[in-house]
Amino acid sequence: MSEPVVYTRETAVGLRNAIKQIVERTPVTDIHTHLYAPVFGPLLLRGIDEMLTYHYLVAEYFRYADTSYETFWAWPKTQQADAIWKTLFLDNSPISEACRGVLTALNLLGFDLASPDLAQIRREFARLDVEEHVKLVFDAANIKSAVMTNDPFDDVECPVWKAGYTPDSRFHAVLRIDPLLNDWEGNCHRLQDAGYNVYQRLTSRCIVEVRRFLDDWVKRMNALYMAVSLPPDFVMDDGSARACLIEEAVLPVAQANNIPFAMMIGVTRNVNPALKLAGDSLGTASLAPLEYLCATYPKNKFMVTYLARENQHAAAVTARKFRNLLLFGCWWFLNNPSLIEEMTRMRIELLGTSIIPQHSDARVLDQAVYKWAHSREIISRVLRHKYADLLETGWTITEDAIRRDVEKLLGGNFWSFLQREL
Ligand code: HDL
Ligand code: ZN
Repeated sequence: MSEPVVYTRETAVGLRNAIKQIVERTPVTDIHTHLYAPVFGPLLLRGIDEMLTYHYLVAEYFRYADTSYETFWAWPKTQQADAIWKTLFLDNSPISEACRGVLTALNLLGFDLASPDLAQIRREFARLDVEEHVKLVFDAANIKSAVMTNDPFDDVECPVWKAGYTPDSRFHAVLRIDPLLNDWEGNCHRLQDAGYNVYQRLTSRCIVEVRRFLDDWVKRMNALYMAVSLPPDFVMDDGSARACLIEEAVLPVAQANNIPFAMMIGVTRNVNPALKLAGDSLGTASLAPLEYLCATYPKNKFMVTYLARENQHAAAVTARKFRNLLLFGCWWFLNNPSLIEEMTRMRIELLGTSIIPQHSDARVLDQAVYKWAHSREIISRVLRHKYADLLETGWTITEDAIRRDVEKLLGGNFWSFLQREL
């Protein structure tokens, strides 16, 4: 049994590499993605054309191109990808995070980018069957398992669940309920169609049926949590159907199943509908509804992420007030190196290791490779500085302690939070 490696103020040499290696070698649970187990067929997006037509790149393409939206959307996906490749990668340097990400993924998946040939890249991806592809990406990104975003209202996905889903240990399910909470009036018919005795007016009998719907799907999916994305003006004291459904249906079912309720707050949907998935934006939200929910429901567990940079400090302070609140990720427009570093540094300074620093939000399988490579590098850098600060006090750090901390950050905190009974 070798002696544990201990770092002190005097013997910090090697600390940097030790942290880098531990962060790289620690498998991660990716707690929020739009990936799917292969059994969901076409829902699992993969390959170069899906990477190039990722909505982040579509938005950036229209910064340069005069193509009309209608023309672009009428093109087949390969033609859209060709146009994006030419505009963002050949006619301009691909230095944005989304463009750089495509290149990081290709590089780490073994493609030679010195003289890139898009047709050749397409041919090589076409040779990968889905199982081979999942293994290739999960190994390259060192992902232990990915948490999906599952929509019981999706016409492709729902039949897979209804037919009886054989659990795939690499993919966990989450019950995503945006349509139910954000447009009850417009979507309650879907529960009626599914045999639940609900109607627009949320009477107590209706609430019982909404709980039954949620409970049926949490159990059918073995959902790790329930999730919703919410607009910047989300409040709990507006007498809305959403507030009523959260308090009367979602939280009781979450507590009965001992699963968290995840709120992703600050998205303004369709500010430019012509961009489709790329047309969403953000706004700064009030912390009041989160404070109210965490304080009023101490036996419920809340996972939260905000979309606006301006909300991040207050969110971290709020997490200091409530042990039933777990902050996660640098979501969407925050998933850029400058903001990931700022947020991770600030969160560790306020919350120590009691956070989930990142999720990939990957929509295309291959993106997980770059999203984790880029974030691991930043998490290593921040930890290096924070541990160095500790050594300056005369404290010592062992590699076992670093490994313990990193395992918590890259999945341990998530799984412990799921098991906690408050
Ligand atoms: O609502 C969400 O889960 C967001 O992550 C959206 O899916 C968004 O389009 C996205 O993919 N962000 O990365
Ligand atoms: Zn997402």
